[in-house]
Amino acid sequence: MEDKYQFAKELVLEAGEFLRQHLHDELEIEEKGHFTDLVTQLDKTVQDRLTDRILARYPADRILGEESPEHLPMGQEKVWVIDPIDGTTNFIVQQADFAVLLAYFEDGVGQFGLIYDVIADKLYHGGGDFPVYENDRLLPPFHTKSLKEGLIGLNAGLYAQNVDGLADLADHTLGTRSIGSAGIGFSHVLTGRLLAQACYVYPWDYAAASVLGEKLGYTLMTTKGEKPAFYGRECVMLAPTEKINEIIGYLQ
Ligand code: 2AM
Ligand code: CA
Repeated sequence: MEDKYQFAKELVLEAGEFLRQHLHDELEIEEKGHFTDLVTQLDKTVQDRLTDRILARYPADRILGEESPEHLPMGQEKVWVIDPIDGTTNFIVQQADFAVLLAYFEDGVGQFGLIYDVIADKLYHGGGDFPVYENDRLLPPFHTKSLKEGLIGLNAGLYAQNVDGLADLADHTLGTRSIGSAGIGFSHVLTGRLLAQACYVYPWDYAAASVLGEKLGYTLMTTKGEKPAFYGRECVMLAPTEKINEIIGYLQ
């Protein structure tokens, strides 16, 4: 596993370097069904590069990527979960606050996860048998605090519509923050900047965070309080495991 983990770190750092080099390229922007759901040629290029590199080295492994031609369930076999650019809208509009996400699962069990905040040059890595780091800094496990001492990562739409009671929950915290990249939001939970992060996303958006978070005393669950399906789009939350019962009490 050590080999795969080191290889994964190399791949993600390379992908980030590639994106920094192409930050000001002319973009071919396509809508994926809705004008707010965008993809560029660079999402596809990075996805293809990561896929080719992984399969060249581990030909028996499988890929579940946001830009893959098909999205298979990931409960079996050896699966690499890729989001080549998490926060594509930020990438297009802000050239900041986007991430490369990679996670590796065997028979549905997370072995390690990586979140690379490309412009901040912060790589969150670890999970499974590996301790969790932000670059070279070992991250401590969740240090207890109350809901009213913390902030919750939540976008305006989820708050405005009080999806699954998330606004009711947020009203018992110090307030909401929204960064526009699920992976970066989750990384702020890992460092303690946010108490929790909720978003309506796909497995490639939360797979890495679920593996990293578990190692530090957090749980990735649906906002109904269930285990996520790792299939299709769901409203999920990364929150301290010891706070889950209290959080669910405020949710619907
Ligand atoms: P993405 O950039 O990889 O699509 C804010 O938009 C966050 O929600 C981002 O992490 C984004 O990831 C994710 N997201 C997932 N599905 C989305 C969708 N259909 N439209 C917009 N954002 C989506
Ligand atoms: Ca993406």
